[in-house]
Amino acid sequence: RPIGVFDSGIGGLTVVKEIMKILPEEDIVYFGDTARVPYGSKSRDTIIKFAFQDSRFLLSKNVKAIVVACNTASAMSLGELQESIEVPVIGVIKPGAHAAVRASKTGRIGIIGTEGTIGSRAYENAIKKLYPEAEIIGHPCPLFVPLVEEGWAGTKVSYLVAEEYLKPLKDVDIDTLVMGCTHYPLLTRVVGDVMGQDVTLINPAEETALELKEILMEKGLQNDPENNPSYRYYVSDNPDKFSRVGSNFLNRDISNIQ
Ligand code: DGN
Repeated sequence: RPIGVFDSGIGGLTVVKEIMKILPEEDIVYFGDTARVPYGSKSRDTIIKFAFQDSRFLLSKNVKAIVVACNTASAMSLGELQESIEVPVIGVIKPGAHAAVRASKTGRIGIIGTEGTIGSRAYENAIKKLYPEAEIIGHPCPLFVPLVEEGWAGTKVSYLVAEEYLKPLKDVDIDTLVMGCTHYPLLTRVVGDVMGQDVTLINPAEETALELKEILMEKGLQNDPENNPSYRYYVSDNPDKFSRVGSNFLNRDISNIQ
């Protein structure tokens, strides 16, 4: 049985990329809700409704676990999903928080993400559980998503936008910054250049894939290591854009879109 991954659109492919790396024998079914993206600016009730619909779609493809690749959906709906869905459901927030706590020496940790993710304080709460004295500074960067989708990561415009958004985080001397949105790993160089070498950037996608591996092992759900994996992609709208922009996220061509 495959692993199901869903996201509000294209961005979750950064999580798929890490799962492919860390669990190369696993089959993956991806659902990108491209008709209803962005989730980042929508209310909690709406996100919970969408997340259940996305999960049920994946369950109809007989998945053995669900990864909520979208930070916004993880922040707003993970508890509800875990309570009522019959397969393991893994979000990106807790793994991201773990990685940040491991990396930070001073306890001054920055979080960037959508307005929904930052407003939910989900990363802050998850980090504080592990590291109560940590000082968390969250900052929404909504323009990063369209910038990346436009293919402008690394351009002058992306540096200007990053300088502006990251100013408040630079002023408070953080030593760790969580890239709390699916699209941000594509801006790693830009954010790294703007923040400087002393700040460790955390990509929650990597840690999420590791947590998924652990859960599969614990529950005896892993595939045979010899399995030649299959990857299937479903979107709710605009498969052409998904294929064009998505191959940039995944660093490989995307076929098999339905
Ligand atoms: N996938 C969303 C997230 O990680 O928060 C970003 C895209 C969006 O819905 N705005």
